[in-house]
Formats: sequence, structure tokens, C-alpha cells
Amino acid sequence: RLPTLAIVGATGAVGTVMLDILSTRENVWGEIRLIASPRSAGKRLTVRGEEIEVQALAPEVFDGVDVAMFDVPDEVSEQWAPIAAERGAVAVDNSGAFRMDPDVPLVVPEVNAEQTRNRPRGIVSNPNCTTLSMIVAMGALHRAYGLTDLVVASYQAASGAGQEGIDTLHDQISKVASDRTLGSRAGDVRAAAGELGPFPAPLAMNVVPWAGSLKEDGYSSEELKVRNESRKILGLPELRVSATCVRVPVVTTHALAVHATFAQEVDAAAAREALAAAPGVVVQDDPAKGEFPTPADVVGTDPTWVGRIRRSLDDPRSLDLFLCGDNLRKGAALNTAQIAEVLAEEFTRG
Ligand code: 11C
Repeated sequence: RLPTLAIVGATGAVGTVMLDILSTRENVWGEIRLIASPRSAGKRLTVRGEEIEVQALAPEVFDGVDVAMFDVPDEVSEQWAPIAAERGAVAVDNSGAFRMDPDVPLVVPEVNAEQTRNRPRGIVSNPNCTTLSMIVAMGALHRAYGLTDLVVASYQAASGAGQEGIDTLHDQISKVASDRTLGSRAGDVRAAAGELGPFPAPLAMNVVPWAGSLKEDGYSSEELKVRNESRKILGLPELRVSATCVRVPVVTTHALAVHATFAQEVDAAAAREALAAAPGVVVQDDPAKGEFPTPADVVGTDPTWVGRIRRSLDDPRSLDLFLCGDNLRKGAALNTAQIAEVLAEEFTRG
């Protein structure tokens, strides 16, 4: 029997990408159930070429389910992932609710797939999209050289803030697009852009050095997630991480500028080779030809793209690089699907 899968949050921004991903990857699933809030129940959505009616979230929908994916806000996961686990499913959760729980593995299959088996609560967590947009490449470099320090600046897309983020960016762009005087006086973009939506400042014609909520010492929740999750996934509890998370006017695909320091000296050409050989990583690094990854070229693809790979001029143990990853695919739905496939194989093989 092929395992039964439930997708909770099937109608959201990540859920929509999940249906596309499940329709294009090798099929390892028997029944697929689509679950959402009562507001969306009754809608019909297509997955694997088959129309399925969305059911309202309730304990019974998990009966007989082997794997339940959650693409919902933290508080919904917090309440419902344990209910799915009680009913016998393994929950694969894409929220921040359980990531740092010592009894919940935080899994990126290219880096630590073996952790999937270590799930005393019946829950496996999927990392934050910003961490995920660099961690496959950083895992490959860590295996080659032994990572000790990470300094990260993110350039995060609006869709990290969900459909509301996407809609806000498009609305603002249409409001500012026709006025060619904008951008020359403080406040003129803010006055023209209209509603801020989920962002604390206008995103059109701007960059905003903020994502998430305010935490201790002035850091944002997003910056602490990059630090804590990188440590947990790489198994490096002492890794020194410094992150500044910034929102940019891109719809989808997060980018990151990374300064990584290692236990041993590094060589840019060898690092390029190690990255090119790593599953899930593509190197695009020929600046003389204008070749480097950009969100506009990467969106809709699965791998982590890496370019601008340089050995630091001031430290032979450090590399500077620029990475791009689709935050809704590898950053969310694809990684969740990959974790679920590891579980499906476990159930099918026994
Ligand atoms: C953003 N990375 O771009 C966030 C969204 O912990 O899963 C995902 C938040 C999370 O705003």
C-alpha cells in the first residue's frame, strides 16, 4: 500500500506550490487529502491531474493518514500537528512552532536526512525559508572545510510574508510605477505607495531592514532563526552566526550574501568544485560574462544557486559568496515534500 498524505494549508501560498510539486515529482503517495480552514472547505483543487475537494481541518481528517504536511501559521501548527501525531500520522511542519524543540528533528534531506528517524513527538520540522536558501550549499562547504563562522545579509522576497506580501508589493508597484519624479525626496515613495501590508515600510522602490518580530538585543526573529536553525541542522551548536535580514522588492526567491569562515584555508576554485558536486546546488559564477544568480532568473527552480565565489582578501580561511533559492520551493514546499518522501520510503520499505 502506498502511504496516505494530508496537506494542511493546501490553499495558501506554500500549499499552492506544494500541489504543483506533488504533481511533477515521482509519485510515492496513495490517497492525498487536502485540508484547510473551514472558509476554504468545499473548494476543488487539482493535484496529480486529479480534482480533490478541500476538507475542513478537524481531528478525524488525520485518521488513516501516514504523513501530514502543515503549511500554516505557527499557532495552527502548534495546536494541530500534535493532534495529527496522536492520530497516527507523522507531521512534517513548515512553521516555526517546533523547530528548536530538542525532541523534533529539523531536516534538510541533502544535509541531515538521517535525523528524520529521530522523532519522539511524531513531528519533523522544516526550516525557515531564509535558512533553507543557503543551508544546502553551506552544508557542502562545511563537509569540505569545517565551518566556524557565518556572517549573512539576506535579500528576502515579499512572498516570504505570504499572499498578503505578494499582493502588497504588486499594489505598491502599480501605485508608484507611473510617477517618474518619485524616489528623489524623503517620504515621496511612502506617500505614493499606499498600504504597507505586512511590511513596516514601503517595499516598492525601497529595501526594508526587517523581517519577523523584535527579539532580544535588537535582533529580529528572522535573524535568530537563521542563527539557531543553521546551528541545529549542521550539528554545530557553537557556530558563530551573525545575520541581518532585509526585505527587497522581489516577489519570490530569497538571496543571501554570505561571508563564511572555516577551520582550514580555502581555495575558491576547489570550493566551486565542491559546490558543483553537491546534490541540489548549481554554481553560476562567471562575472566576466555577467553570470551570477539573480532572483528573477532563479524563481520557479528547485536548486540553491551559488555565484560570486571569492576567497576573502583578508583571511585565507574565509569565502564570500552570493546565493539564491526559491523561498516557496526549496525554501518551503519542496523541502517539506523531500522530508515526506524520506518518510514515505521508510513506510513503504518498513
Ligand atoms: C519571511 N522567512 O521571508 C520568512 C517567512 O519561520 O517559516 C517564513 C517564516 C518561518 O518572511
